[in-house]
Amino acid sequence: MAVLHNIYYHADFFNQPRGFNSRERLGVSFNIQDPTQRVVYSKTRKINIIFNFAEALWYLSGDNSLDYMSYYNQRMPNYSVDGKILTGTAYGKKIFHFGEQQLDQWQRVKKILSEDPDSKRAVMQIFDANELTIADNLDVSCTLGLQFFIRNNRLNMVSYMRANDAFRGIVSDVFSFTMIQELMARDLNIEVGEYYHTVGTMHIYQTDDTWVSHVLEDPRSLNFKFPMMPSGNNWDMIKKLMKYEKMLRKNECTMDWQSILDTGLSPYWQQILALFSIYQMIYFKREVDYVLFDHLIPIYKYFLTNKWPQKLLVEK
Ligand code: 5HM
Repeated sequence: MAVLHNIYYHADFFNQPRGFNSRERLGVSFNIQDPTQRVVYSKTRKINIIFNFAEALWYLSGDNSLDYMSYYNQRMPNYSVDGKILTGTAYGKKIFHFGEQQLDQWQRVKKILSEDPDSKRAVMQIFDANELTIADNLDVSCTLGLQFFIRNNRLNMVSYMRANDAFRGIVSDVFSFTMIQELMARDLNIEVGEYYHTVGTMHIYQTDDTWVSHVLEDPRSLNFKFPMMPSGNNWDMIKKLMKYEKMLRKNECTMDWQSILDTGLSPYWQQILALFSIYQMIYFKREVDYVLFDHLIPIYKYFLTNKWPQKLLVEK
C-alpha cells in the first residue's frame, strides 16, 4: 500500500509505453521484514488467494501450459502467442528447466548455498535475452531474476524486476516470490530472513486510477496472521497437492472435507487443497460445500467472502 501511494501521488513520469498511459517511478525498491506475511488486507483491492496459490504452485511445477493458468484467470490467453503456452510469465519453466540445457536452477542454488553459505552467486536467472528478439512478443518476462543470501543463518531473497505494475502485478509477484523464498528456506532447513523487491519501472496504468484512489482512501483495519509453511522438506506434499489440483482443474474428481483429510496431506497443504476444491465449485458454477468452507482457517474464509460475496455470504 505504501508503494501504491508513492507511485500514485509522487510519480516522476507520465508516459505511454506500448501505447498504455501510465505514471511511473524508476529504480524503486522496498523490503518486507517478515515475508511469510505476504498479503494485502483491503476490502477494495480484493486479492484472489486461490489464484495466488495456484500461480505459486504453477511456478513450482516448472510448467508453462496456458490451460493451467487460464483456469484461474480468464485474461491469461491474452498473453499467449500460440494459445498453448506462456513464455515470459512461465517463471517455473525458467527456474527448473532454463534454456536449451534445461538447467535446474533450484538445485543449483541449493548446492551453491550448501557449499558456501556466504555466497553471492546463488542466482536464478529468469529473463532471457532471446525474449526480446521475438517481434511483438506479448509476454516478455518482467522478472529478471531472484537471488538468495544466507546471512545471520537466515535466508534472505532479492527479486529483480525490469517492470512491475504497482496495483496489479505486485500483489501476485510478492506472493509467489516470497513463497519461493519460504520453500527454499525450508529446503535448506534455516529460518526465513528478509525479502527485498527491486524494480526498474514501477508504474500504475491510467485505466486503474479511479480504483487505485478508492483503495488508497480505504482504511485497513484487519490483520490476520498468514499461515507458515511446515518445517522440513515440503516437496512430497507439494507433488501430492499438484496431483489433486490437476484432477480438480480437469474436473476428474470432486473433494469434500473427508476426502481432503484422507489424502494424508499436512494441515497447511490440506487448507490449500480445500481452496482449490472450493474454486472448482465456483468455476463450474456448482453449489458451494459449506461443510468444507467451514473447515477453512479464518484468514482464508475472509479472503473468499471478500472476493466472492455473492457465492459465499448466503444463509446456510
Ligand atoms: O510492456 P510490458 O512487457 O512491460 O508489459 C507487461 C506489464 O505487466 C507491465 O506493466 C508489468 O509491470 C506487468 N507485469 C507485472 O507487474 C507482468 C508480469 C509478467 O511477467 C509480472 N508482473 N509478473
